[in-house]
Amino acid sequence: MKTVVVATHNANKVAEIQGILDNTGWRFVSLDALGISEEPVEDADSFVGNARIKAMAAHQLTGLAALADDSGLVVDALNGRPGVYSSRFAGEDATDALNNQKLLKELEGVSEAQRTARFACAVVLIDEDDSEHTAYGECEGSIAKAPAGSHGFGYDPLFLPQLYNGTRSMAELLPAEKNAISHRARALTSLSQQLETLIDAETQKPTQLTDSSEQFESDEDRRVSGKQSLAVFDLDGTILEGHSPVLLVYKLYRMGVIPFAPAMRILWWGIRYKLRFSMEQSVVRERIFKSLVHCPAKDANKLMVDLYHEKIRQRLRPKALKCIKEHQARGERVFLVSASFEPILEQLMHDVKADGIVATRMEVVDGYYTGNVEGTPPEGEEKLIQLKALADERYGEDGWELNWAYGDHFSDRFLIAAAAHPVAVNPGSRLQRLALQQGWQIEDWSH
Ligand code: ITT
Repeated sequence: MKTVVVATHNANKVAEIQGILDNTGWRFVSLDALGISEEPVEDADSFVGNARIKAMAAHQLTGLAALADDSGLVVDALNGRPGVYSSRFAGEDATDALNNQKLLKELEGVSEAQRTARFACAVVLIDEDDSEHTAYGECEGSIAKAPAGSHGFGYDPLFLPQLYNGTRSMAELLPAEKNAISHRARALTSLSQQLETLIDAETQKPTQLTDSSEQFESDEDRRVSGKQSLAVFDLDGTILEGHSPVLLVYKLYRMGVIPFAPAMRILWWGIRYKLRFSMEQSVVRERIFKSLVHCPAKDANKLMVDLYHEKIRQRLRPKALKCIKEHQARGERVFLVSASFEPILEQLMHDVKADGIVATRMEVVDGYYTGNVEGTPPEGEEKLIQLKALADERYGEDGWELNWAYGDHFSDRFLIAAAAHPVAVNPGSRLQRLALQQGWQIEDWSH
């Protein structure tokens, strides 16, 4: 049985993790159980970053696969504070009571409607072979005006989870009730799903959640046509409620990497792009390149992976994810085609178990981004050209057919038009006009 060290001294956390990740068949042990007391400095600016530091340190010390979590409270009226400083909000030696007092003091005079907050948790597993798996979970709620309840720890007495309509504090919930909705449980459940796929792949079991009758039907179809059936999805505005490069600019601005004025220009561009006044994405790409050019590519990639887990994942449209699953259940191949950056698309591919991606790859020389795109960015007609090249390589020139294409932006029209079943998702007025003219399916995937 594989042993995984959990980078914590808290035995309750280990038990909770064992419970949720039992499906892995792995045994989880704490640092204390291995007689380890060293603790690394958690100085990253994100939950994922700190969880990674803890997991990496435990992996390096023990040589075992290591799992770590990092969590905290994010309060909107305090611009996201205390965030990664949650345990030390009231100072280095702060107690839970002092942290809660400080929180109440900082929120004095803030109305109920403005007291929205969430618990957030990132988990990182570094496997024996150094591969990394990351997951993120949140629990939405608000901050009460006075503490209540005696269960839990930390900010629980002041946190009113939305799922209980703000009527009970987290500290008034029984442990099992908290575990059913907590940020940590959500992050671990998401990790558990990723690991299931991994373990299935290791043991050569088929991983797709297929309805056998539908699978048969499409295998039957494939025998007739002899070709792989492709369903292709654009990301920004189609699967994602929002625009991932703009979210990245915002993150870089919050980190102090991009100054205020250019960040505002990009946000303005984002609005125009959403309204379909702007068609090309080079503005935002160039700004991102400019700010990442002095950063090792490894770190820049991690930043995008963190962005995916912290901001993008929660904005994936449920209807899009359902649609992807339905195509997969029919045995079709799912491809994600986007002008956004490769590390972001890779995470999404992993999450939705897609078969391939077309994305913007940044050129790397000597471990650093050069500021150029490798090849041509997949925008407009280029999306279709690059998808064709990838599918030809995978399945042979006559081995596939583009049956479904989903896009939201007028610039996606080449890709959409090339499919046997073209679908315009939440289209702007130009794409909608075209879709109506051409008789394309129109879908509303907003909530
Ligand atoms: P480790 O030894 O496992 O690192 P930690 O105390 O640093 O434990 P976390 O990173 O999980 O714990 O959380 C940091 C702080 O965020 C924690 O001290 C609490 O103040 C707050 N917090 C996190 N999860 C919480 C929860 O479920 N309920 C209440 N407060 C929580």
